[in-house]
Amino acid sequence: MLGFRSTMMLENLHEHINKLLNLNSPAPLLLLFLICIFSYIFITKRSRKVFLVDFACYKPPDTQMCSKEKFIDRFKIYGNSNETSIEFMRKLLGRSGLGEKTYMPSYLMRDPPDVSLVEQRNEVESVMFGAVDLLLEKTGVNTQDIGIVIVTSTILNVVPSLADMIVNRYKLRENVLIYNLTSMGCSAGIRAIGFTQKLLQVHPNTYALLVSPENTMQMIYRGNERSKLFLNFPLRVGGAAVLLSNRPSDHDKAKYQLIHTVHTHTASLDRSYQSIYEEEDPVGIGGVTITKDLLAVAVEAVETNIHALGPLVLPISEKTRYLANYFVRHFHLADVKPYVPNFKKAIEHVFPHVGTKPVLDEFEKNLGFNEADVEASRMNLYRFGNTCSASVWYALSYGEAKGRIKKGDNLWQIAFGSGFKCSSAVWRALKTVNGDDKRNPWKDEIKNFPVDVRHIQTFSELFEPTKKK
Ligand SMILES: *[C@@H]1O[C@H](CO)[C@@H](O)[C@H](O)[C@H]1NC(C)=O
Ligand SMILES: CC(=O)N[C@H]1CO[C@H](CO)[C@@H](O)[C@@H]1O
Repeated sequence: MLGFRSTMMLENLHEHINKLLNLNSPAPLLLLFLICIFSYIFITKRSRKVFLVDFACYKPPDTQMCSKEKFIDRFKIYGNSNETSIEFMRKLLGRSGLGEKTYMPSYLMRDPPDVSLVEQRNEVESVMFGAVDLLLEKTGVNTQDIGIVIVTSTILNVVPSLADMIVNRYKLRENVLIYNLTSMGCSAGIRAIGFTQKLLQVHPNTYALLVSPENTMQMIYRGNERSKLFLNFPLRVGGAAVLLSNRPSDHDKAKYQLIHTVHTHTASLDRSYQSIYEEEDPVGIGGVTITKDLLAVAVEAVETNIHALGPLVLPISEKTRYLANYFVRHFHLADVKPYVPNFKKAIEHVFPHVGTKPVLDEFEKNLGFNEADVEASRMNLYRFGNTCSASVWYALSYGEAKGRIKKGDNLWQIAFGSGFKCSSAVWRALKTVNGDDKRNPWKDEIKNFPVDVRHIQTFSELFEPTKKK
């Protein structure tokens, strides 16, 4: 029946073309030309699939392991802060949700601490190269095939740039595209995924290497202003390297496929913009000021980002509920609570950036997530501290080490940081991930997790409360 129909259609088409030809018109050529143009547009403009071939997280050597008390000891030697400030830091550390095995830069662990540029460069090299070496070992990719390198670093600023260091060390090809994204805060890593996704639409058959090292050094504030002492305690050494590809042949090799990226920037509001701000204190010591608004600002940015992501991923039933609720509230038809969509219907695993403990508490209390959703991030904060842009990769490694990632699962990484910015990346697992990979940073100790951190008192009272629901 179908065959008969299509033969008829073909004959009709043939007839048409014949008629046109008989008319001696240029129409057939025009038709052919249009078909060519449309196929060209269809083939070239069709969005290219972006795969995450694999990623790796750096695990610093045990010599850099630093308990909370040791951290305070090192800080006493390195900083100029007085006893009041040190007590304040000790109190915050106790309530930070960090464990006793996070990592500090080696130059701070040395006696006396050596913070020269040489040492800082050595440190960032060991983190970046440590992560990239592992990644190359895992993927077996030929470094000559890497066409794009993107490095995100919170604050370290050296010449040649961090991206240049990678090109030098791995002898990458001469036409490699490099981008070094500095000072973009802890959302920079996921932001860079969105950026790479766009680059991979215009560069066919390319591998993109994304590296996010965390060098905590320049963040350490040595004075006595409370609002600047905040950032001293959560940030720790860590780093991740990620290999993205748009080569169709990587579909069978890659772990994940990128489905969506969504970015939110709230810096048009001064309150958001100033919430994390690098400047000198009144006596001229440099540091990063954290305002009391930070928690509220972070929650707002995350909420906006979640609302933008919702329509892309939620099933129709959740979208309808969400929209109905929105209209009722928008037109004040009834006094109802905002509907927090049930993301579990569309996404199996969530990996929020660790931020600090109060933010993770907000995720659990007000942003529609449950204890299981924030487990990877809480354990990540406990074991590795806040490794900034690399943190969502340590969290994903946790999920992998627990053997939770199954083929077809959807994963969501959500990162936020200064600006104030928030970015999400949604991935689909192309295979069930083997939890036994010995290069996973959690490998030898995953059985000890999760640890119970619920009893730890938080310090959210130091911030303006977020809006009550
Ligand atoms: C430490 O410095 C802060 C800020 O200047 C000051 O308020 C505090 O009294 C000082 N504490 C001591 C013990 O000197
Ligand atoms: C090569 C390159 O683009 N380097 C830049 C990296 O970022 C720092 C900080 O923004 C710039 O100062 C470098 O010029």
